[in-house]
Amino acid sequence: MKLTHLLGALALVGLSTTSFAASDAPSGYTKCVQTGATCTFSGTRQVAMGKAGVFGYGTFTSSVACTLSNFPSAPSNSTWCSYAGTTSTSSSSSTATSSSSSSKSSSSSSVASSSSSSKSSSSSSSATTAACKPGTITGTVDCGGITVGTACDGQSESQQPVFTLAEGAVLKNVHIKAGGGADGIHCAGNCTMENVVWDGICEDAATMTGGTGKVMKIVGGSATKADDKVFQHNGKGGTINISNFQTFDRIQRLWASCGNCESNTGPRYLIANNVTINGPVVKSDGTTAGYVLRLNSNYGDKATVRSMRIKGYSLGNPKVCVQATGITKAEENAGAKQVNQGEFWNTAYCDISKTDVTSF
Ligand code: ADA
Ligand code: CA
Ligand code: CA
Repeated sequence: MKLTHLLGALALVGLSTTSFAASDAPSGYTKCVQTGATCTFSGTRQVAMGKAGVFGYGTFTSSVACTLSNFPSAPSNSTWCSYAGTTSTSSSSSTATSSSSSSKSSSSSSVASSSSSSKSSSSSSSATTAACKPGTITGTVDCGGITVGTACDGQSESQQPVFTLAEGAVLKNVHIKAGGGADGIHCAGNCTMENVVWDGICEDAATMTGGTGKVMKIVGGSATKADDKVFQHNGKGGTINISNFQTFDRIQRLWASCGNCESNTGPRYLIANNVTINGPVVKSDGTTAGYVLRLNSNYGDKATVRSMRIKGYSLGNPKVCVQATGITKAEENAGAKQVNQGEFWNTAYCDISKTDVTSF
């Protein structure tokens, strides 16, 4: 107890001097309690749970227990909860805490709806929420926790994305509606998806279409149930960087390099840190094995994976990094097929050791 007080005092000192920057609370947030305790505050605020610069967010009124069940997209090794000064994030908006005592406020467009469950949806009335609607996202858009979606036509490849992130776009704190996920989120260049929660994936969750040198970053967040892939990598020469992300329910694959894109060859890069897979890696029949990721080694793809946790994992089940021999469209038209070469560890393409994957 004394120790706790001491730590709290140290944390306050740290905050006030900003010497603990990039630490366990987002910038502009006030540290509240460590995990397990209840954080209390006035009004409705955005609350973050996390550690070392990575957070899951929710919007709550008056108090919230600092637990993973209240912050499902927070990293599992989270240490602190902290709160923002207003209902929306750091930006200037001092929207005089519009705290309705009812926790939910509704959204601004017909396609958006309040988020469900124990998390109250944001009651933020900020301008950024108005920009949080299907279509092209430019700049930084903080959706404040609302749910957005369009429609879902199963595995149809001709569906439009819900959002397209333009070069430099940052999309934060949004749920993609189950049954409304279409072709997910497309990323046309450098982009960031922060604390994006796919309540249900439709065709796929997000696709990198950006090319050489571009990075699609996924920070925090989670995705539930993929009949096919979670992340699809089409653009050539770019990177998908996933950190502190989780999947729930079954997924067939976490990430796939292009199988037969129009302009195939490569390379394509994946970096994945602290990804947790909470359900089986299987096809939509629920039993046929899927695999966590597949790349085309003949095109120089590379996956760098650290700290991956897979529920019920045992070596080979599921296969984690599968190297394949990819084909071009012309070769496909001539009858060729992409051929899996099997699961690999510590190669120039599969930069991952057996100790990088743990079971829980
Ligand atoms: C399938 C298809 C790819 C690409 C991908 C996608 O994997 O084989 O060429 O279209 O879907 O973008 O969803
Ligand atoms: Ca697809
Ligand atoms: Ca797709």
